[in-house]
Amino acid sequence: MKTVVSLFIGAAIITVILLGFAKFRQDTVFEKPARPTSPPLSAQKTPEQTAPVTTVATGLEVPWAIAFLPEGGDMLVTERSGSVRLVRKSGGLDPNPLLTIEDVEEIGEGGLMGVAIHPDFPQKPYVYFYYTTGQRGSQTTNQLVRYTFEDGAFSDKIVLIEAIPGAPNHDGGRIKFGPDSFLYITTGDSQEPSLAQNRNSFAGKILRVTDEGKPAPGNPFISGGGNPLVYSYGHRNPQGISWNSSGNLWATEHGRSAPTGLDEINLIESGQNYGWPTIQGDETRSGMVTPKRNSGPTTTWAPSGAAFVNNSLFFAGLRGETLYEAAIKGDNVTQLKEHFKGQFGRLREVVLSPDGMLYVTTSNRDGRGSPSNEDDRIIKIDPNKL
Ligand SMILES: [Ca+2]
Repeated sequence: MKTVVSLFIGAAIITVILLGFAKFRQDTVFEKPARPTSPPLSAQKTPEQTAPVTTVATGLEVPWAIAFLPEGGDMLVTERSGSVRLVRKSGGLDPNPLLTIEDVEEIGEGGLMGVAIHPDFPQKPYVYFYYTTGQRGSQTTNQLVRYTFEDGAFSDKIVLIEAIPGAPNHDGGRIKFGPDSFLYITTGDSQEPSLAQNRNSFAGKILRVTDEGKPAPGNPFISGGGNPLVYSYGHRNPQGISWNSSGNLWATEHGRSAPTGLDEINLIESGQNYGWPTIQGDETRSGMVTPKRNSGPTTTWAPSGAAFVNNSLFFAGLRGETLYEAAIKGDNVTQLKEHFKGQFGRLREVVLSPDGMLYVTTSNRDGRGSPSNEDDRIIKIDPNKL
């Protein structure tokens, strides 16, 4: 009997040891480590990139554009699905949208995109939005609207420009007031490339309008030869515009989809033809403007928002997953640097705040990314430390 008990206890001890070993094996060999939702700050640095990155807001849904309110540095942020969010400089993202635009249609790349605040705000309390809305006939359209924004509330929506050709892809969407106080609007070719060469169509253009959406004085076709709102044409899908200290307008533009590559940086001048779809990349043609820099035939930036800091044009890369910095000297791009490549995923918007910081949005929830739990995010970077 004693022997039987001893054997039983011995077998039990061996079983416990074997089970423990099996658990150890499971823990150490078969269980994958949890993927961190966000890399620690130390991992976001490389020897060349020591700039600290601050997360300003998390949990956004495809933030497309940022505009700074002139007082206090608070931001209006559009989400592609149709919401307008407030991000306070002091306290991050307000939990509830300030506005939901009901007739926004989020189709493919389209939806609520650009936002711009009147340069004389709050004396002129107007905020402008560019978004994809319903169809006219078989054509999806984009439109420019203006709201009055007073005491934190939006009212009195007016449609200023309607029937800008749209499509699931190539809707343009950036709107900004220039140093001349006129509003510039980028539109896409709406997947009909020939419209970019048609100066009477709003597709594939940069438009320049007054704060009432009328033709801006001095526009190139104001007395004939094209639509009076058109400023430049022959564009495929420009999504970033910014002016340098000399007042020159530079734009980023998505190149061909198939195969890939040939994304563009252009110096935009009144009345010029930027070539799509007739010329691409380094090609030249009389009467058409070749980009100052392209990404080459095998590299895709998929460039979106752009912002000058001194003589550098920073722009966000979607497929490129990089904050690019194009050094500009006179009329030329002299160098192209890459920051944070792959570290934050797809990047959509980059703006310079009134106090000189870059704010960058991720676009990892747009259907083409791999979002972390914190996405989409707005991050802040000191450009002087890049
Ligand atoms: Ca071009």
